[in-house]
Amino acid sequence: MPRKLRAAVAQLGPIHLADNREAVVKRLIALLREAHGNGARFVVFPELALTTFFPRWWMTDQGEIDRYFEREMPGPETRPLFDIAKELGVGFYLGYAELTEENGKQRHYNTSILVDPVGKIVGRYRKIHLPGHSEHLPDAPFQHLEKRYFDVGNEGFNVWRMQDAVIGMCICNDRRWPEAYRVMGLQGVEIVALGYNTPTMNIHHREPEHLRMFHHLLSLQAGAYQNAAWVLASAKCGAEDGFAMIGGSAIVAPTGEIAAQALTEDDELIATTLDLELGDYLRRTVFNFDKHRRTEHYGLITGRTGARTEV
Ligand code: CDV
Repeated sequence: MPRKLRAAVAQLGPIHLADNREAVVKRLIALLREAHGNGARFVVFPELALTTFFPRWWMTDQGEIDRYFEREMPGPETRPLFDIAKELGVGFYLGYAELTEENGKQRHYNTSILVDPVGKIVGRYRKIHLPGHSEHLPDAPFQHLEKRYFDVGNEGFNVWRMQDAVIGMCICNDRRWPEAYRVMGLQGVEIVALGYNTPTMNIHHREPEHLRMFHHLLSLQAGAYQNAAWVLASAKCGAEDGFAMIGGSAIVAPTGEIAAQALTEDDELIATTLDLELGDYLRRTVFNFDKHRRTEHYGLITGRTGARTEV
């Protein structure tokens, strides 16, 4: 019996500063119901899916910043999503800002969770590759303050067995780093779930706008193929209070081909039946890690962080 999982990516259109969590959760539930109607048993929601992409705003009052974070999951506003997912028997990935306490200190993480079809959290990932800056950039059209508002994730890149598949998670900027996929690939990942918020404009360097979509898809397709895994990528997109973010939510096959892609910059569901054995031939042949990897030549990958030319 081939292992198959019908899965969906639930892209979200803009969430504005004025939108509240109850309204957002209603949108998530509508997408979840649509996914279920479509036969999907696993749904991927975006990064920071409960609020606007708040790192674009400069804030100095910690109380104001903390309003974008969840102190419990599920909490009162998110509980209905868990309840309905359980009722429908659908598992999901959800990104949100996590406020927690570790060793008596408050910690802020850009987090995603994996929730099984009976509504239980089975996995958690805290974003490792935090992009942007921590200081105020007064001349930039908007900020990208992930380095200010979040701590670097402290739990690594892991995988979990759920719905008869090996599922890993990462978040947005992580998708641009081959190391993220490879660490999961070495744990036999079959599905990489990820959410993202990618501003259409690069505030650090003027580049043609089309490159944003090109680099997004290039990263997903390379990560999928080189690790023989499905990649399910879900955007929050469109103009949030006038600040544009790319759409392009996609389901990429282990061959690197795009199996489905969102067409709008709004709430939109795309779904595909994932053949979980499609990547097996790649794992047996060109990407047979056991046979072909040469770790004795990879020391610099973990031994050195920045590039340094010594010749
Ligand atoms: N939310 C993100 O991590 N955004 C980043 C930046 C670089 C735009 C991204 O990789 O899309």
